[in-house]
Amino acid sequence: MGSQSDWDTMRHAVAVLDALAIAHEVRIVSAHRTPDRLADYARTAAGRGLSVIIAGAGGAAHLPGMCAAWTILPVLGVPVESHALKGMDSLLSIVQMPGGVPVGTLAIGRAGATNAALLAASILALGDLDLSARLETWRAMQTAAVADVPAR
Ligand code: RP5
Repeated sequence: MGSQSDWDTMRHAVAVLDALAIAHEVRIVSAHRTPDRLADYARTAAGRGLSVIIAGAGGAAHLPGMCAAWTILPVLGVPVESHALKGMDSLLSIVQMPGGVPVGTLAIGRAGATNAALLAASILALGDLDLSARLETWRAMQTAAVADVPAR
């Protein structure tokens, strides 16, 4: 994530990764404030054994795009909701990548963070039958948790 202030959104991705027992690391890496950290992180990610990067940032959210510029790993971008523009700035900063350098862009905010983790799980599950089974179970539990009628 680009800042400590992104944690309240990105913790929802971490919660899903924890629930699915997916090994992960969590780092603050700012495209603007720590550009060298970003370059080091993204350039060494594949060599360190990472398979997917979830990058959440807000405002002028260049973190996911710059990550994708430095690595061929899949990069999933989460637009964090900004105060000034409600995350529309984040969304447009992340989604409108030039052809040739993809970022898979999720929804603004909590839903995007949750779905980034689930999408990462789907990618990883292609080569991991145990994870695939855990993901199927997670989905089934979600379905079972939806009531037929609303509480009133
Ligand atoms: C972005 O600027 C971060 O991803 C964060 O969403 C936003 C604001 O950062 P702070 O000023 O709260 O550290 O780089």
